[in-house]
Amino acid sequence: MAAPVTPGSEQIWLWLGTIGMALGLLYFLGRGWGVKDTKLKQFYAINIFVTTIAMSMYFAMATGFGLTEVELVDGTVLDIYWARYADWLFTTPLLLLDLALLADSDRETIYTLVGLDVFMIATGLIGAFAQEAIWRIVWWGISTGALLVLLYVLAGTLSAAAANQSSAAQSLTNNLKNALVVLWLAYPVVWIIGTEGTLSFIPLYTETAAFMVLDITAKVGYGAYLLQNHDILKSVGDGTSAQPAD
Ligand SMILES: *C/C=C(C)/C=C/C=C(C)/C=C/C1=C(C)CCCC1(C)C
Repeated sequence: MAAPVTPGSEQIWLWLGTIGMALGLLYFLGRGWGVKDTKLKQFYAINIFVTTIAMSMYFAMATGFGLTEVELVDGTVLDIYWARYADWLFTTPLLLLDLALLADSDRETIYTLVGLDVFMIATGLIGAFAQEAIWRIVWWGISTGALLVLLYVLAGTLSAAAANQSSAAQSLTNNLKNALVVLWLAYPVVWIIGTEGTLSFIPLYTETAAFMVLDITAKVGYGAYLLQNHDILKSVGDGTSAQPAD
């Protein structure tokens, strides 16, 4: 791999990302401190992990560690922040776990969602390192296909789970799901119109800002909204509805 690369002017967004994740982490730690309920605790633990991982990877990118160069066959050199994928590989399954636990999903569903998710990030990573524009776009397509299947499975699971949820839990689940769908669909768009897609409709500076805003919203915003609802989170899996047993 090439010599160390120093981040350009996009570094400002990486520092803001580091600070944003640190503030999110402190907020979750502060709010979760002294929480005794086991169900509630696991939701805090998940979101504390998410912001810790993201903060570390933003710090790595801001200091130039998470950055490398990829030279395409035509001689173009792309700056690739690989640390994003290290972050996403662990944080996206955890964010899905928030929703799956809220909906009291079974193990098989959780494994399916996590499997699709890891596949999506791994194929995106391959795309980021491919040396021919066409292969970059092909891998982007494969990864985006996995995202669409994932969202489809997620929507199906959550609507099946709705029958066993209280109406408050249903509306929380719905709002989080809608936010997740909109935010997550924006990632492949930023990637393909940014430097990774080689089409370069937007420069690295703008792309880095866009990913930062998405990351903060999809992690800190999403987590903070989820954790506002202590009562709902404590009653997860209690079978709150009047469903006849079968
Ligand atoms: C906190 C970070 C989050 C929620 C990241 C989500 C990332 C994605 C949904 C990324 C998806 C990608 C594709 C579907 C294709 C191109 C490559 C990726 C990895 C950007």
